Amino acid sequence: MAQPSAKKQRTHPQYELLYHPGIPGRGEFIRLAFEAAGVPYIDVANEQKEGYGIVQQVCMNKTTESADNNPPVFSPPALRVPGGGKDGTALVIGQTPNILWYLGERLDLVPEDEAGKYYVQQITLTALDLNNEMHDTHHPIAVMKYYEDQKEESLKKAQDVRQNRIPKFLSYFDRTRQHNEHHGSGKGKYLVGDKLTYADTTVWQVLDGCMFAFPKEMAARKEEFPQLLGDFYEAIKQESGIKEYLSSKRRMSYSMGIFRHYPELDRQ
Ligand SMILES: N[C@@H](CCC(=O)N[C@@H](CS)C(=O)NCC(=O)O)C(=O)O
Repeated sequence: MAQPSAKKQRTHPQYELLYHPGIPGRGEFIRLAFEAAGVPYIDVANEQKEGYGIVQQVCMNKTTESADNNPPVFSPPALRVPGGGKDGTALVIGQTPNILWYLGERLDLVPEDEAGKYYVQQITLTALDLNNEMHDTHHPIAVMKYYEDQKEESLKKAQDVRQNRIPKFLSYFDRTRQHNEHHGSGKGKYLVGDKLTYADTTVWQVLDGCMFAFPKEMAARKEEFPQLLGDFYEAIKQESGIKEYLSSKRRMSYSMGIFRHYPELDRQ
């Protein structure tokens, strides 16, 4: 990851992100949080020889334990925190929003007040709902079957997501932005409070993925939501840590993960 300050290196454990190699996927929400905070982490499957073996062993092992006496996790991503568990053992946490909740205060990516923390989580969970719906546009019937085997249903699902669901989510994110502009301290730049939170990075990532998957649809929607898809989207890209990350090799291209570009599923 980016060069962290010596202080941050000293004050944090060596966080380990356990995720599939080679795709941004749901691991990206965790990467963006670390990168925005400038806190070091190891992306185990991408950085360590035999790293994916470790990910599979911890997250996909079908036993009653993930690692270090921690309970099983359902699937990647997971976060392993050496020394974070009971009696100095490692802690293993699964589920993307749960990992972000754990990291929020530690990475200084949430407001101080309790209501603000729940609000950040509320927006994040909503963005991850859209993430799931985007996945279902190319896999509406069966996760384990090929897109080509469910293409007919994908066309119908994608049409509904584009016509009904995307505008509903965009309206919600834009209203959170406006709420902070009018009643908070975000000045239209952030969704909650006056500094970057993981709600901003998570919504940004989902918007970016939607733009990759459905470029025509999102270009048309930009006319309806110019501030969200223009100013907000561009401003987050310029945030310290994020800007360096996006131009680094650590930022992986979209390919066969959650956000896929099948032109026939986009607005025609
Ligand atoms: N709700 C979970 C979903 C996790 C998930 O679906 N992970 C994918 C990769 S992004 C996976 O490996 N799934 C395997 C499976 O569900 O069988 C989260 O947000 O962490």
